[in-house]
Amino acid sequence: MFETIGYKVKGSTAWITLNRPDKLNAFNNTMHFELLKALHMADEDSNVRSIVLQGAGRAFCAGQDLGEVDASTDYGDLLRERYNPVIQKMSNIGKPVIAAVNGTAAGAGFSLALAADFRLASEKANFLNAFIHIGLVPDSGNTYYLPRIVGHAKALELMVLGEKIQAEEAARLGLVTQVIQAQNWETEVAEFSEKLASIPTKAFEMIKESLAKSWESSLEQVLEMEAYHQKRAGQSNDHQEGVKAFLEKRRPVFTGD
Ligand code: T3D
Repeated sequence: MFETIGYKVKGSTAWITLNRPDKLNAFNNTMHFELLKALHMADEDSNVRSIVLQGAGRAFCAGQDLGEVDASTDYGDLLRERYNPVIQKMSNIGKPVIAAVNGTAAGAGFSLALAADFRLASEKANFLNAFIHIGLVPDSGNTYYLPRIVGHAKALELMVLGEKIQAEEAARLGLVTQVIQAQNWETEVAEFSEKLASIPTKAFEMIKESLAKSWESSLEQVLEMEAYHQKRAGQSNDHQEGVKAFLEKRRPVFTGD
């Protein structure tokens, strides 16, 4: 179906694999286009309730394919036309997006992981804000997400010094939810994803939207937004099921309705 992307649905999870392992899954034009298409497919498939983004081979993604740019490339246009639509799509999907960082995440590959809702790291993973080493500035949402995740001072340090962070350090900084041993990688990523797939999907969507907006909102606006979302959540089947299950002393079965 795709040339540079693997796509499969297993259980309630869509698995999207960046698949240019010889180039450490660096982005070329085809991969931008195909990744965006795969994200749309997962979003539109009602059987999918969680999305895992991973890399083939030993890397997650090494950012822009540096063999495909030259002095005539307009990086502003490249970002607006290729990278930014992917990052915006990830922020708009109302289903959990998990970056399963199996190896190096560098440059825009690091940004891609930051734009996910959750990051899991293999013990072999590392994160590198590589832009500074080639005289560029962080892009693809990096300057938006990184300070929100690790704080201003650490974000500046990572952007300017461009040092590689190993998985355990990434966990200490709050960059990743969990570090997973290599031998348990696939099983534990799948378990994490299916756990997220079983939560009330509409509530997740509203939490994601509220958190994103809260940074730019006043307390008054946040209180109103909470009331608006809570009214909608209160009308969902998942809420009815949650209360019923509590009273019946059993585990709830959420369907996402
Ligand atoms: O429009 C715009 O361009 C602006 C947008 C920019 C967004 C960006 O992402 S800018 C940042 C681009 N990325 C980088 O600068 C990272 C470059 N790569 C590296 O620094 C290193 O490869 C890594 C630290 C990621 C990994 O190092 P290592 O030692 O594990 O692997 P390696 O030997 O360097 O790489 C293995 C192969 O992948 C190698 O090819 P070869 O020699 O085996 O044929 C290498 O050339 C290739 N590769 C790695 N990264 C890229 C790449 N090829 C093309 N583009 C890459 N980004």
